[in-house]
Amino acid sequence: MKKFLRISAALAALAVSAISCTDRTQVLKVYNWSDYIAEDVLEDFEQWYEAQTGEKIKVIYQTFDVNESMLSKIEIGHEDFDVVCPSDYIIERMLNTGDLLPLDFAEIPDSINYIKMNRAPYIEGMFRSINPDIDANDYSVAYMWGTTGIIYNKKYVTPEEASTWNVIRNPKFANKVLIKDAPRDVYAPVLIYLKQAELAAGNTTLASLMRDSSDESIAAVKDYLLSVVKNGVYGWEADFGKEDLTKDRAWVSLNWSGDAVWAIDEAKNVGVDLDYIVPEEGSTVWFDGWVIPKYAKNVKAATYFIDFMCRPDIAIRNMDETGYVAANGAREVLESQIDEEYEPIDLTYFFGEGADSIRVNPVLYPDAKVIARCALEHDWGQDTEKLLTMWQEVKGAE
Ligand code: SPD
Repeated sequence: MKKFLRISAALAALAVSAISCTDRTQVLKVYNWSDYIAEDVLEDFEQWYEAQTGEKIKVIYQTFDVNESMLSKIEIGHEDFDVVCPSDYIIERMLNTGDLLPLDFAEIPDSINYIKMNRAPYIEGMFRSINPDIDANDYSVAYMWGTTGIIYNKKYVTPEEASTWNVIRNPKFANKVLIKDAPRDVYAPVLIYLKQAELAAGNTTLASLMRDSSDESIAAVKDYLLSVVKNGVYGWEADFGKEDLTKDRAWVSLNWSGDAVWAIDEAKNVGVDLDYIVPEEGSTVWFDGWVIPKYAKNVKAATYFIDFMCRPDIAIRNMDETGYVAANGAREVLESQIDEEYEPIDLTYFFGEGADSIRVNPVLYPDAKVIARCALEHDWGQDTEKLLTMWQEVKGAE
């Protein structure tokens, strides 16, 4: 895997001013997570777009680290990004607030309609469940997906220790723990951990915990996180944590599966042995999808861009670069990942019948048994503010 290229804010700003005199139809403003694309595909898109439409396009690419900061730029700042990549529960919120344009791929010829060709039924189903009233598939196309779990250094941490969320406050790993700076993605596993007895007794479900924004639950998660802080954390990270793991500075990380794939791979090169586990108590399965916000100024290029991201060879390049797994049902994508070094796993839920023993990296494609103990996060509406306040208080308590 190559090292990531980062476009600095300064460079992005320069690029924006350089094209400010250009016709806006020749500019596509993409707002994506950092470390989440093979950046050379952006240039390829410019060429492909011109070949398909006869029109020139310049991509202005900007990145964010956290869903919530991206959202406020659009919701409050009304910034005119043409295509952005929020997570499932943010897509739900943008649907609820009417901030998204419906997608229309009618103009794209069938021969290059990669969305139509490669939609995975599993992803379509999960997107349908985002919002019971509005089908998210009409407003969003999934880009990458994965789970939330624990990355751990096998030299210091056993699989048993890592198989519970409580590893983040295990005194053995004090000051060696990294926590993703993503409030919802930390709140959910901690709440699952705290409610494990009720889950086991059948008095609650993972799905209902994903909607639990009650004061009691927020307070319980806050108390728990304060005890984690007291035990000692190495840091709260958005993207730099991968390096702390590969350099042996941190041993445990509450993180996303794609960061795990990247870190495990990089660590191997320097003799550090990392692994990833989705704790037994349960976790989240998440999806990030391309959407076109209502303030977009170049809907046509945004539509083509989303389609281009679904082209199997482009999806594979993005996967190889980032460590994340494309939400792409193309056989070609699956085949690019098959490797005899892995034990066979059941992927029928994603690739259909016949995919019941596929040798792929189980961190990328979780086995059906892992998926069965994961749930999708949901939007909390106005209650989100309570969580963000709690989050600042916990981080400030260090
Ligand atoms: N480095 C980019 C990582 C993006 C992962 N998104 C996960 C979102 C989970 N809610």
